[in-house]
This record gives sequence, C-alpha cells and structure tokens, in this order.
Amino acid sequence: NTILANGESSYRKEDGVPVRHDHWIGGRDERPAGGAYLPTVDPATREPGDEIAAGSAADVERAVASAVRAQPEWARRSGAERSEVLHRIGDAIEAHADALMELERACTGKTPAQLRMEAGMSAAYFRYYAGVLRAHGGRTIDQGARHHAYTRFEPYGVIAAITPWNLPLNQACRALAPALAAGNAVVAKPSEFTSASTLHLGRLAAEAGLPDGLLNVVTGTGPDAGAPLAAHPGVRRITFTGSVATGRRLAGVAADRLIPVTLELGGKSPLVVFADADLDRAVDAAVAAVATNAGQVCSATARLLIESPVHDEVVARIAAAVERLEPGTDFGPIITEEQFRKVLGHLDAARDSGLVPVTGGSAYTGGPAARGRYVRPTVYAGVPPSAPVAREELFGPVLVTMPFTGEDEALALANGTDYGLVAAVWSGDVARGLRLAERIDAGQVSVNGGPLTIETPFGGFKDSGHGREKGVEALHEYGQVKAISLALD
Ligand code: TXE
Repeated sequence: NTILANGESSYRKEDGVPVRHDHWIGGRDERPAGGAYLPTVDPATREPGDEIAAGSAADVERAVASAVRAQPEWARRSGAERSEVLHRIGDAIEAHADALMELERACTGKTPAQLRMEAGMSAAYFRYYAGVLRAHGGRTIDQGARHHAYTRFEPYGVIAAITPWNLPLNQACRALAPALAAGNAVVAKPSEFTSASTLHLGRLAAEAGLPDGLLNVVTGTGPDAGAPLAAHPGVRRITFTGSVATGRRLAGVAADRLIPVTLELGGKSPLVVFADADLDRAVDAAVAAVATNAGQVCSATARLLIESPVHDEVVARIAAAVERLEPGTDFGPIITEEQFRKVLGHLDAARDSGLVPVTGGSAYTGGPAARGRYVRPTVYAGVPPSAPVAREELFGPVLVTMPFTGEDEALALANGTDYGLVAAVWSGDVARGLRLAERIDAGQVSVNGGPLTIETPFGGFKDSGHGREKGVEALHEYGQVKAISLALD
C-alpha cells in the first residue's frame, strides 16, 4: 500500500499508475475483501487520480470487530489520558497538514485558502475536545445523608461516522474528535469521492498514540459500504452528514435498530439585510457564501433577503464583487460530474422559466477553468420564493435575492423553507437583529457577522436534521448518562 508513515512523496503517482489506498482497519492497511478499487478524479482538471478500496459488508465486519475489541480499554482510561492522545492527534494534523491537504486537493480541486482553513479547523477539533474533556463530568444528586447518588457519562461503544465530500477531513474530524473523546471507537465511512485524507488521518492518529482499532476507515460507496455499516449490530450510534434522502434512509435504519442518529443534512439558509445595516460587511458576507468552497457548504447563506429600499444597490454591489472572483484562486470546481450537471440543470431550468441572471448562469467555456467543473458565480435578483432556485439546495456558487418590506415579511421569507440550518441577520438596530434571530427557525443565527465557530453548537431545525455537532453539545451526543445510587447503610 502507498500510505506510508513518513512519506509525503509516497502519494505521488509514478508512471501514470494510480496510487491505491486500502482500508485502515485495526491500525493497518487492509485490502478490500472483494479486491476491487474505485477511481477518483480531480474536478479542477478532470484528470484521473488515486484509487480507493471498494468496501463491502465483509470489510465492514472486520472494521466493526476491531472497534468492538479496542473500545473497552479506551473507555476505562481517564478523561485526562484520552485528552493527551487527542491533543497529539491535533498536533499531528498540524504537522502533516501539507500532505493531508494535498490528498484533499487531488480529489476536490479546492483552492489553497480553502484547504488551509480546513486543515486548521481539523486540528482544532481535536484540541477543542481534548480541552472540553478535561472539564467534563457527571453530577452528584442529593438523596439525603444516607444515600449517595451520582451520574456517569458513558460511551455508546462503536460509532459509525458517514461523511460527505464537501469538507471531507473537516467533517470527519468534527465527528471523530468528540466521539473518541467520549470513549467510543469509530468506524468512519468517508465519501467515495474524497476518502484519502480520512484514511491518512487514521494513520496519523495511530502514530500519535491512538490505540489500534479505535479509528477504522472503510471506504467505498454508500450502498456497498455505508449501508452495511449503519445496519451492523455492533454499531451503537450513527452520525451522518449528507443529503436529506440518505439521511431519511439512515434515520429509518436507526429506528429499526433503536439506536440514536445525528443527522446534518444541509440547508437553504437566509441572509437578511436591513437598509440600516453595514452594507459593506453584509455584501462581503454574501459574496463569501459563493466563494467558500464554490457554495458547496451546507451552511451557505444562499438566499439573500434584502430590504426593498437598498435591494437594487446591494444586488449591484454583490454582482460586481462576484464578477471579480477568479476560478481556481478564489473558488474551486464542483466535485463530481453528477453534481456539476445538477447545478447546471438548475441554471438551465431557471432560464427556461424566464429568470435572467444578473451575472453568471453557466459553466466556464473558455480558459483553464473550462477543463474543470467550474460554474460561474451566479446571482438571480428578485426571485419569486416559490422558484426552485429559491427553494432547493443547489450546492453551487449561486445566490438568489428577494426584496422585503418590514420585519414580519423578512421573517416569513426566512422561515419559508423546509430547511433550518443557519441564518444571518444584518441590521444597525441590534435589538431588531436579536428579535429576528430568536424567531428564525434555524440551529445557528449570526447577527452582524457574529462568528460561528467550533465552540458554537451546530445543527438543524426542520429538514436540516437533528442532533448537534461542535460545542460542548457534541460531546454530550456521544455519551449516555447513567445514574447510580448507593444506600450507605
Ligand atoms: O450525498 P449522499 P450526495 C446535499 C447536496 C448535494 C446532495 C447530494 O445538496 O447536492 O446532498 O449529494 C453515503 N447508506 N449534500 O448524493 O448520498 C455516501 O457514500 C449509508 C449536503 O453525494 O448523502 C457518502 O459517504 N451511506 C451535505 C455520504 O453518504 C450512504 C454534504 C453522503 O452522500 C448511503 C453533501 C446509504 N444508503 C451533500 N448512500 C451537507 N449536509 O453538508 C450514500 N451514503
């Protein structure tokens, strides 16, 4: 196998022969039971890349067995001991950030700035939960002087972490760090399009001192590797980030098995701009929703609700700013051919329905960007709320705007979606900003650019899912509370 302990250079292809990545199970590379590998592609160039093991139920079986064996010893350690290991994993991610990000770049085409941000966040997840763990504990319960009662926070056992392709390493770390902190073992199933960085994380974690079997990575497609993992009786909790359709399916599997599931399913998040807002900063925030990962972010604020008197001015400023964005430098390509077709299909359908973009509206057809799956940053102004581009998660560099009059209409538009992941409000009137924040149905609301970080819990209302990631709340997701009561005489 080509994932070597020391070797950043070992990832390079020689003589055009694709590098093959095996599963990471029990602290070692394991070839797929079926012997098959899946191709990957660099969406920035459409050049073929590494191959990853095509996992199956037999591989899942080995991974879960290894996790089941390793977990009890890990759970018996003190929080401080687990914390030390998590800290070292954070350090290892930082030390090997270039190698990790090169693996990520090769199958996502992400920009250098985007990669740096994700590497930093990935290390920070481990450090944050290493810290939270040391301050975490149960409570004592008053049962009178003759009794002693207290709670313990116990792990579930084995967690299945099924993650997508948009922020691959980041999303894996977001789930793995709190799951391991709480004393669980994990079997991760990254997206078949972007598995290499999560595989390498498994090796780095082992080098950092994580005992073998605590972090296993099985690669492959959703139906062949993800489905048997979710259904495996050894898995006691599922955490999933991805589409609503797959989330619904996994919720059904979890319901049948009576195990809990965390679902982070995307959104169509509003960014509300009042006329009294700091328009420079509001425009920057709107443009970031296009540039960040080319809009392939579940929390992208892609629906701009703009107070009528400033609507046209704000649209003009956003359009001018997104036209200055350079493909490959300021934003990356769309991950797969299927997603690329999906985004372009929405743009074509919008055109057929009579919507004319203020800017963009198509793929790049000339220059280097035409080799890759780059979509022009696109803005539709004054879109009816019922239009598909205004309702559906496009997962591309596409913004829609809607004018509104008054707070109530802003709120009705903001909540007029099946999703409820995040929202942003910009207003010079802070009381109004907070009033709206408290009435918007979303798991996170930023007022006037308030930062949403690892420390702030993240998760959906409505079809955006349930359960919380990030923050102290995510640690609670991965443990179950036991109450113990002792009679003293
Ligand atoms: O996601 P899937 P897709 C949204 C976004 C995107 C759409 C479709 O709108 O356009 O979803 O993306 C695994 N059992 N988001 O189809 O299928 C799969 O292998 C178990 C939002 O690529 O949900 C991968 O590891 N696992 C989003 C993971 O699920 C299964 C991120 C996600 O893939 C499975 C990505 C099955 N039956 C897409 N089927 C966000 N919330 O950030 C698939 N998988």
